[in-house]
Amino acid sequence: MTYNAVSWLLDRNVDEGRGGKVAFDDTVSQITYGELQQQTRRVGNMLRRLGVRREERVAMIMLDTVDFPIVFLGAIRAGVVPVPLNTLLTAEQFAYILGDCRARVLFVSEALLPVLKDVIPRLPDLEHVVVSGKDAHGHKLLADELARESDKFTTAPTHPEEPAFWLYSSGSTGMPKGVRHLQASLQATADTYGKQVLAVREDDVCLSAAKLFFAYGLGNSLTFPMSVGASTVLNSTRPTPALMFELMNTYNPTIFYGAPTLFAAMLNDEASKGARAGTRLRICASAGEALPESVGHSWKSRFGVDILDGIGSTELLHIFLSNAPGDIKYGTSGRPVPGYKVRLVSDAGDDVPDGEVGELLVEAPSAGEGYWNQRSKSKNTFQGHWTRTGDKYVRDEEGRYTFCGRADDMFKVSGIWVSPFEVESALITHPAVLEAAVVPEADPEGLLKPKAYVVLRASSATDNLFEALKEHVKQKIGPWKYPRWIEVVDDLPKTATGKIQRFKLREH
Ligand code: 3SK
Repeated sequence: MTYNAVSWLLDRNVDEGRGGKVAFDDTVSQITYGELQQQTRRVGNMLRRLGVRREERVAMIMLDTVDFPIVFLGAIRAGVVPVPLNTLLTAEQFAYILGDCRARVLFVSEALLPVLKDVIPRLPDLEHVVVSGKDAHGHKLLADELARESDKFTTAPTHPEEPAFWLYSSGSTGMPKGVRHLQASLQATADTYGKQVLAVREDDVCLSAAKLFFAYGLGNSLTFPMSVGASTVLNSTRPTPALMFELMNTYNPTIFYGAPTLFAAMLNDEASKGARAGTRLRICASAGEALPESVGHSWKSRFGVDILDGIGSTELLHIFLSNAPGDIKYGTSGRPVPGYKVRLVSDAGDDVPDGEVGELLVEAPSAGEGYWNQRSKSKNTFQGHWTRTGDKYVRDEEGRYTFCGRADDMFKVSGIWVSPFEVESALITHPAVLEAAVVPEADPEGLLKPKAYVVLRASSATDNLFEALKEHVKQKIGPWKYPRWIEVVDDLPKTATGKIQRFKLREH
């Protein structure tokens, strides 16, 4: 059996009469489904001309413009494996990943070339650099390369279980690992979370703060809308609260995807007080880290629209536990997305009963097939049918799951387990605290106690604040869990997908 994801995501829309419909609008250019089909065929021809063969990798360090889907889908159409990278990495991180994936071609947005200047000559496998923008700076210009090509191309007869693209998982520790995702996996996320949770429809307009290079953003802005012939607004710049409100009011999206920090910042942004979220918004989605209950309620009461909090991972491609329209309990990650099975297991690997904390394992139709060149890490994460998430959860008697922290972040105080997440959740219910991260720190006797890093809300009073915060936590979750030390910071270290990198704070 042959299956190419691009035939399903893109050609089907043209075959079903949506060729003239706008698929992507990046606020500067628009591209219809029909134009995208032609451009992706040109990419296929260009890759052949450059000597790139099936299964070889091409890297993408590209901003969210219409060129991203052109290159990503064009490569998959040709059976070539695109590897989109986080555009915010440092030169050394780019060098590591580009070397690790051995990309033959690098597609890069013109604005990102300066950071790669000294990296490009150091990469022995890299043969061509293709620039998306106006000036090639001595490399090849994407627009010129595509203009040379025919829009006739025979889509590669790929297998549904053949690697189609890779995404690098930053995880909360260690070097990034390349997750190999399969041709059938995009459709698997669309058939499950896209159809059965979001109920995405042809008349939807999607806007995602998460960029296309994240697994979360890729589903939000590309897979789900394309699976039903809907339209997406792309934004190539930093998703500030003010910009998000502006895009919402200009493009009137029906689905908005964000992350907890952004939802909280949008609610708190002084400059956007009174701003509206457009007139057609029907649902919002959140992932990356658990959405604080208070943020969900405040958003709903201000905008009249629910946020569906869920959790996904780069390894599983998209969200596998989620709240759903009409079935929302803020403060929880909801229930398994239809099509996914989950288990909570003890350290010994036994299933734990309701009410007890266990590590979350997921059986997923969209799981990656492993990490590139990382046999032992692959064996630890991808265990047959089950994928280990490294997240600790508890299930209530109604079958809803509540996040308790990362397996490797838990620590014991006076012999009792403390979840940093629980202390953080207590801290942010205090009106002065916008965000918090908690890590273990040794006291003078060498015994571990919680230490908190907090980001304060603008204009919070700081008199006796630390004492007030300690008392607040004691009252909320128990006297031994309160942070013995508190430090105010401007922001918290986070992964690309918004998860707090507590290990960076532990290294302080
Ligand atoms: O972090 C998440 O929750 C997430 C969600 C969807 C896809 C990927 C990720 C990492």
